[in-house]
Amino acid sequence: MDLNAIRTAVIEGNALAVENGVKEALEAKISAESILIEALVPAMDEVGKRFEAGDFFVPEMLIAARAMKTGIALLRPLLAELGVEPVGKVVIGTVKGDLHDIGKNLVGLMLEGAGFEVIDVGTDVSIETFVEAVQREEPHLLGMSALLTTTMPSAAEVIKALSDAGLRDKVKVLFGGAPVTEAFTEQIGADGYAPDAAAAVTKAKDLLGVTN
Ligand code: B1M
Repeated sequence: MDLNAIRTAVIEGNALAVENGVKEALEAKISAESILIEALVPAMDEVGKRFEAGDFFVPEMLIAARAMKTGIALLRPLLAELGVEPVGKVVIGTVKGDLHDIGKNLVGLMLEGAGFEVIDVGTDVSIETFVEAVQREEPHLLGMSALLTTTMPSAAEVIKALSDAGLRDKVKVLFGGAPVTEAFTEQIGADGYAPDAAAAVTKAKDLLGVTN
């Protein structure tokens, strides 16, 4: 199995082929870093492009992201041993009162696929928990997701609480979810908005000045 075949397997969402492909590539002494950077990341990049072009829809993107995650799971311990630096650290969660996590998980997976270290703090995340996670993890980016119009304002409270805790200038804040708009994001003082998972990766890279 070559790297091209792994790329194709991710794009096609074939988790078993990704798993076998990554195992074979490792047995063939291809480095974990090469598999990540030359196969998994470009594959998710392609998935993101296809989604943005309207050629892929949410189900295809979810299946591809899951296939990619299978590959990441095999590589993660090896990458940790090698000390490969992630492109940035992200804390992500769904805001207080909100249990929707499909979109948030997809954003997290896509960010992981793009080389970010992702700490997922779950759903129905209280303001205090977000602030504590930022304090503890010192991420470059805080990602919040909201799917209900009633829970959207909670993101504003998190941003205020970050300011009160003296943490606001230490972390970029990205906010998204079906009812969230760019205008709302600006109004509450977040740094960025993304309408979908592919755009979230692009925005995260922009906010952190990641060039590739
Ligand atoms: Co809920 N629900 N739901 N629901 N649900 C919606 C959101 C709703 C629009 C349905 C409707 O009425 N038409 C409506 C919200 C209305 C509103 O406020 N505007 C709604 C409601 C009302 C409710 C309940 C209140 C229903 C009830 O109990 N009466 C209840 C609330 C529970 C709670 O959270 N406290 C509820 C419950 C549920 C389920 C548990 C049954 C289930 C969630 C399961 C789960 O997530 N584990 C559920 C589901 C599945 C939906 C719909 C059908 C699908 C949501 C979804 O997963 N979409 C949804 C209707 C719909 O959207 N068609 C609906 C797929 C996902 C990939 O897209 O989440 O938008 P999405 O994420 C996208 C982007 O938004 C963006 O990227 C993602 C990928 O492209 N994005 C980000 C998301 N987060 C981001 C973060 C970023 C950047 C981009 O930066 C960090």
